[in-house]
Amino acid sequence: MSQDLLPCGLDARLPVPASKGMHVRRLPALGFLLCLLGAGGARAADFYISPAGSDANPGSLALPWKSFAYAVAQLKGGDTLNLRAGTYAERLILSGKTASVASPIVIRAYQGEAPVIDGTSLIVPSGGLIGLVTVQNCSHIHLEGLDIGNYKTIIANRIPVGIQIEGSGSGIKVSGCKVHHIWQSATSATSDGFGIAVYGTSATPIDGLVLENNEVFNLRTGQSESVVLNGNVTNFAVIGNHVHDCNNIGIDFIGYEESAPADFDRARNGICRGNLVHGIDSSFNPGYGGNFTTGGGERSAAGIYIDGGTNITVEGNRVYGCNFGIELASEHASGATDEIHLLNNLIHHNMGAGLIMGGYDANRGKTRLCEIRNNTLYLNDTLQTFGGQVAIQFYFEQNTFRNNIVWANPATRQMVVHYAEGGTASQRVFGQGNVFEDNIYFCQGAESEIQFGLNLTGEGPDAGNTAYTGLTAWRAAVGSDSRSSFHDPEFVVAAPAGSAQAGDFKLSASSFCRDRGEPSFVPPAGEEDYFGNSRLAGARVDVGFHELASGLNAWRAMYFGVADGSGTSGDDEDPDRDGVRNLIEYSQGMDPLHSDLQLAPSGVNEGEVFRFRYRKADASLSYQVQASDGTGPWTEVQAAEQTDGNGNYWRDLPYGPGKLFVRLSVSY
Ligand SMILES: [Ca+2]
Ligand SMILES: [Ca+2]
Ligand SMILES: [Ca+2]
Repeated sequence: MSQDLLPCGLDARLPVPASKGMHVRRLPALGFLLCLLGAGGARAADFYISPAGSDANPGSLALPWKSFAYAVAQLKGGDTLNLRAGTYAERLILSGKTASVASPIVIRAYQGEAPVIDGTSLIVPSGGLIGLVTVQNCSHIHLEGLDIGNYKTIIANRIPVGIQIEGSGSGIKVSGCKVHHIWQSATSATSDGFGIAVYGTSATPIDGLVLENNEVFNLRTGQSESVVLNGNVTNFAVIGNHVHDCNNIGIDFIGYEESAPADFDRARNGICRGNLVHGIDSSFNPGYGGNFTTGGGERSAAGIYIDGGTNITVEGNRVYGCNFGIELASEHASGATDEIHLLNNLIHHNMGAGLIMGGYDANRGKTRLCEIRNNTLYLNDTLQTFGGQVAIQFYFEQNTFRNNIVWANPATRQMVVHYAEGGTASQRVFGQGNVFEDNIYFCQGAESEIQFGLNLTGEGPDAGNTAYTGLTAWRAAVGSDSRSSFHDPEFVVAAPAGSAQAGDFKLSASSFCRDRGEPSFVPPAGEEDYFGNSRLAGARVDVGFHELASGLNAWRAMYFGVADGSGTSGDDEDPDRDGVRNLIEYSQGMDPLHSDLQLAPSGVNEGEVFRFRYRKADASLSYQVQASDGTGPWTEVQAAEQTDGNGNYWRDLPYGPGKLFVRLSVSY
């Protein structure tokens, strides 16, 4: 790519300012739009509710309603119910409420206030799942900024839920809510509770669900999950949530539990992106033999779990301090977890394996056709369970494991461990069609000491489970991973600690992982690395969750939020309309979003000579000063380049008889 600056010289032409005609041309269109809204819009109103209000009031800001039961009955599509500050000791129940995409029903915390829906004084009724907030067979309901908590029981067969979304419906959105202290405190091994439970129970799906930027924490959920999508739930987005300090699974996508008719009984076609999950530990769960406060139970809960889900992209999540990081499996023998794209995640300091896949015994379903790519796994298996960084169990087939950083616990040096106990010989055997490639393995010590596990026969000592030491032995056994290597990934922080920020796991500029991913890899459109920048920069994709940007890419990312030159970040674009295209802006250290022509190359009269001044903000670019008489071609000027050593450069051109135009040409 090359680019030339506007000609600059004695007749330098300055760019034309932005058009002033835009507003004039837009006015008629705006008027037309307002007409449409006036003619076709439904009645939409803001209503208010307060613990100090009255249901005899009109629901205005000055005279708010009091009870959810009354307020909900008044709401229609387009209405917003604002919760004023205070404590609401009432279940919020919406059933059969249908609004539209254009006019949803919004129930939200009034701006600047922190209302609390509090279950402290409520008794959890019997009869299945009971939500402190329940949205049943509704469409286009938005819950925003609600604090929902303290809903507790000690009765074993009661099922408290923070937010329960059930039945069918489309366009349900829960954002910015807090769900906490939902406690199933029976000591029975078969009790249940949930933070957010989404159950698609009919042949009509829960479609287009969004759970975004919620915080879910301090839960006792028995055999159930902190956040779950179960059954006929499709086209969902679970994004940017913070789930922590709960005594069972963090976020779960479930199929085959007979929650919906069999043909529709799988959470599917969704994304789980940018969530932060930590402190998920079933050792504090009586269902796993533990005590609520002293622990001691079995540690088997994953931060994020796909249990029978399909076609789900799990990307850019950070999971640490859980029993397992991320699990891909199907607990039901007839089912599978498949078509999962596990990308660009950071999985570190979990107690057992960072990634656990396949059935936990011979009576489970399959894990197949999953893509596990560009993740960073670091010092998982902190409790030295000998599950390695990646634990593989039964029925794992046709999966790919590529471009991942795997840094083992030095106490075990275990990387990928396939281990199968029980079942028949043919059930224990490592599945067909799995490919490992372009990974970077590391731990303190020598490459010859790192460990892998693989069961290729199902028979023999330890029922065929065999350890392989060193990469050469592993490659020969697994039949792939030939381009993978053992090398320090060279993070920005050499050995990130458990409490470190994600940035500590970024690659340093000289990292061995740079441009060492799959050689021909091209990311799907729109895929970003963990930090939201281009997944492919430089000659090749990097290994792990971070892609090192080149100077230009990093500059684009800073100003445009994308590193790949798309949209207005393109080299020839001029979004600030100062006449200087982006590549020149970059080459001169200019701001591409603000007119800053004082920093552009310029010409000044120095008496004897005409001095052309410019900068070199990125020395790796090619800079050429060219001249033309206005009729002939542009040719490189012969005058020597001079510099003050501070990034300022110039050429002194002698005056001649005719006109001379001078310009800067930049390329890479
Ligand atoms: Ca790269
Ligand atoms: Ca510009
Ligand atoms: Ca500019």
